[in-house]
Amino acid sequence: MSAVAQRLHVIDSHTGGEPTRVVVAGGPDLGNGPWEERVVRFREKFDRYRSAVVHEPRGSDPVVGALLCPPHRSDCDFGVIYFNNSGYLGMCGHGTIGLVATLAHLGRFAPGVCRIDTPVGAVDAQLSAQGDISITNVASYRHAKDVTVQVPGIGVVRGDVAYGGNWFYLIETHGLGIDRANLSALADYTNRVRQAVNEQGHPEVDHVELFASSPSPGAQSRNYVLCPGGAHDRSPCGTGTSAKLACLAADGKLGEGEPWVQESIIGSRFTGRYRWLDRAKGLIAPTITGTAHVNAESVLILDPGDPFCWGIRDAAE
Ligand code: PYC
Repeated sequence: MSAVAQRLHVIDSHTGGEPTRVVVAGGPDLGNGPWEERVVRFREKFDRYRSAVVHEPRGSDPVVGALLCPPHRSDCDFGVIYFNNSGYLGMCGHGTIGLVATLAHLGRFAPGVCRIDTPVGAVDAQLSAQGDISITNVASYRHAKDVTVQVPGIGVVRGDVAYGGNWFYLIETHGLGIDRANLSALADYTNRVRQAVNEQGHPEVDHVELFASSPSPGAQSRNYVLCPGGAHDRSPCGTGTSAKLACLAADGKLGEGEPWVQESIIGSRFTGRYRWLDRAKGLIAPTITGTAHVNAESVLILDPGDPFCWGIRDAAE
């Protein structure tokens, strides 16, 4: 190992099976300025840290990285920038649940409430004595209902475009079984749909979410979520569940405060609820409750003598 190797202290957790890797020390210093500046600085000057943390050989496609930072807003306790194998995320629901478990593991947060600053807004978090974690996400809303797209190799697909901290295209009717035995068909379908939705004037949509009824008692729905870098979310997706709640609220299918149990493709669950922020505008404050487990505490060694020190980037990057 070279004498000038850098060391990043990371804590790994999973939230309903979806991994989060929080960089708690040794990461790039992005300063205390506004988030737009920090994200640009991360992308332009330190993107190789993103790659080193989430790409192989240290990471894998589903890993969401999180750089713990000082908050920008004065009413927040912590700040975070989420990133993955394809770039930077505005928010991440499973990641915020994982971050809270990580902070508790480090002794930096005890059961109670805190506020976390993200590039798209402040998120309130609550850790119960039993370990349940609830996050009240940024304002979420449905942008467009029943958007039809002609998808090459599939035909006409109908879905809603909604925002839950990230942008989603949500499809109820697709004819596919949401089952792990069907992963390649689900990936092929959602990748084609995303490309068509982007080409049709919704370039901001980077997640595609399919729904079906759940085979398990107690869950209203099961989903499959395609993430920006092509991996699927193992958890029910916090920002995706927020977008779903916005659509249910707009359609009058779920009342304020009522629970919505969203199951993931591997059977893990989030319970979502919402509060109206502005009914006329369809703006809601979604609260997502789940659990996360810390499963590694490690030091990543960035040795310039290692030919894959900065990760194996996707060919498309
Ligand atoms: O939970 O919001 C989420 C999320 C986004 C991408 C992966 N997980």
